Amino acid sequence: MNDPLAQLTPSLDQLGWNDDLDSWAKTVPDSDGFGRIARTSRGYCLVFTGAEAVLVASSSVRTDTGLAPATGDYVTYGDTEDGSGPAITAIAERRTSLSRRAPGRVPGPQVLAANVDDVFVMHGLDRPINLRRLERQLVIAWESGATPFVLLTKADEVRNPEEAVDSIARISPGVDVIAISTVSGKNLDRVAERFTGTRAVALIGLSGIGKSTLVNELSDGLVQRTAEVRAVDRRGRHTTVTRDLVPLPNGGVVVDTPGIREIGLWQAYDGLDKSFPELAEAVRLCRFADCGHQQEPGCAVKAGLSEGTIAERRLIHWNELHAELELQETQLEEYDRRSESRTKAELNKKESNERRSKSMTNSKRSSSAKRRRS
Ligand SMILES: Nc1nc2c(ncn2[C@@H]2O[C@H](COP(=O)(O)OP(=O)(O)O)[C@@H](O)[C@H]2O)c(=O)[nH]1
Ligand SMILES: [Mg+2]
Ligand SMILES: [Zn+2]
Repeated sequence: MNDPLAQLTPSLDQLGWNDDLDSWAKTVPDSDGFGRIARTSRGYCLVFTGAEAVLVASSSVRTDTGLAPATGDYVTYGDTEDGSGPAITAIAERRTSLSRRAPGRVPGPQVLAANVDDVFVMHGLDRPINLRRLERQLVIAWESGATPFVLLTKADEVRNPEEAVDSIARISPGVDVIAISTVSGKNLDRVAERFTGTRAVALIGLSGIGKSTLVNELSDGLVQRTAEVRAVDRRGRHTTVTRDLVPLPNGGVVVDTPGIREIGLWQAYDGLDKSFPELAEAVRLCRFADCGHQQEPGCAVKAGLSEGTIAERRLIHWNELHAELELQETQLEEYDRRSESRTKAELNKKESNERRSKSMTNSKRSSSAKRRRS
């Protein structure tokens, strides 16, 4: 296998496997092994086991919860009865999960990384920072239960990176904002500091901002995530297409992700409050619980706007993100209702089919009985 990730054999300790997981794995019937998912790909997962990594089928149907396995999940696996090889048998409850709304019509979550401690939201200083994208990413980062950070990459490309740090810090309350460069080495020690023992960090951000280069740097080139030119097709630099959990030589693991343009929120009211604390606080202080923040008396949002503690741009975005979450609830209810009636219709159909085939068998039986008699 020409897959550098599959060649690695991080210890179970480094992967964060512990006594609790051990006891949990023992309760899963029909399991031959356990470990942590290093990569999810179409139909299969690569699992780090403490020894050699194994490839297992990632059928979500077979697991007890019906959840789709995600990179960073702790799992058990076992051989399938049909002899098609091992498949995931159970997924341990997630400590944290970085999720977005799955692309497509059907409302549901997609887990980008499970059981990570920190989420690094990354933006390149070589281009203007899209504040709306950053705020959206911070909502899902806060919602995950992990600690969000903002990394401003390519600090070598601007004259005054600290200016950018200050302006981004103003819209990321409670979040450390760090300017880094893999060219000059700026602040790489501060980043490397986060990787000790069993800590897991997920990197998110658009493609081309230096996520994989940072992984190369942190792993001392152990896992070459970016190649200069691919020999086979000369298509140039490698771009990340899967979400990979990479163990680092000095401890800790990092989840490198492909760039995602669209990040729909998935049930993220908590994350929204944490990303916009000045608004969450003001809403609590409004005189009326159902304040629409328009012309109501005692509206703390309006007051904040005129006092300058709330920025109008932030309010507009907060309202939009709220609306997105509310629409999602409506869609989810509608979808549940429809799939419920679909399930009922299917059951009815199945029952009537069974009745029909039973009566057909009966009539077959009686006609063959007739034949025998004649
Ligand atoms: N100037 C500069 N370029 C960088 C830095 N980090 C990465 N790059 C370049 O940015 C491009 C995209 O990097 P890559 O790590 O593949 O981005 P990813 O898509 O986010 O994984 C590559 O050409 C890198 O050499 C940096 O700190 N400074
Ligand atoms: Mg990459
Ligand atoms: Zn109000």
